[in-house]
Amino acid sequence: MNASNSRFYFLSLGNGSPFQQIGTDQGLLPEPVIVPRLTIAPGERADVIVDFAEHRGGRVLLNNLLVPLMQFRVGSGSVADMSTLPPTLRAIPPIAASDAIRTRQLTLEEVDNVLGDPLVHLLDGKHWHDPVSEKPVLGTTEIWELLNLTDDAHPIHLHLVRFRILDRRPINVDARIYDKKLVYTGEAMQPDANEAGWKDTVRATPGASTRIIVKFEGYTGRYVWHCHILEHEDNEMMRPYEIVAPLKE
Ligand SMILES: [Cu+2]
Repeated sequence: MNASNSRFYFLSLGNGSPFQQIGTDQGLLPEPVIVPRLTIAPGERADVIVDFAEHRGGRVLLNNLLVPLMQFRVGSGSVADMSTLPPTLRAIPPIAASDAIRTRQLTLEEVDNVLGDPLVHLLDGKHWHDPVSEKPVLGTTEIWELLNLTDDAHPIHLHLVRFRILDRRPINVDARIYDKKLVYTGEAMQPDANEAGWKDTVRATPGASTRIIVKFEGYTGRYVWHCHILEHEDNEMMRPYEIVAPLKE
């Protein structure tokens, strides 16, 4: 779990072995994914398997890019380990964009001071105390298209629910800011193989649309969605949303 304020980690093992990732924010992936370098943003979680069998008595470093974070000292005694990694973990039902009853386009914005340093970060141009504007109906599915107009990647987290990542696609940021138009400038890219499971935090990459599909199940009531970078969420990059009951016939 990346519990840092704002740092993204790009983790790898010093011996060159990849991780076998089996789980993400909301549980098991459909199958293990071989990940040579694990990218993990604040708020994201990853369950990984590391096989130390070939390193008995040795030392293995866990690195963040070129910076060592941790050293494993592998015991030299013999152990009986009959465990194996199953080729499939759990079925994850497909979820189609057509399952959504609506798409909300929501911008991620930064307001700079005269020196160009960010002062506040906003979700869809709104402050925390502005009236609630996202009111999904309990039991319905929506696409939230996050339009990141800033130069930073923002790990966006929704409370209560889990979701799937549909795609990421580069956009013309100036067209959105100055003309309020959504202009794609490239093809949609599928999420990474280790993002194929249930997520609750998604990296919204700069200058791009990131689409997630969410079923608002569970309970009615007021929840929040926010960037998981502490300095952003505490500077207005957090908003309430409200799950409302379906209208009675
Ligand atoms: Cu952020």
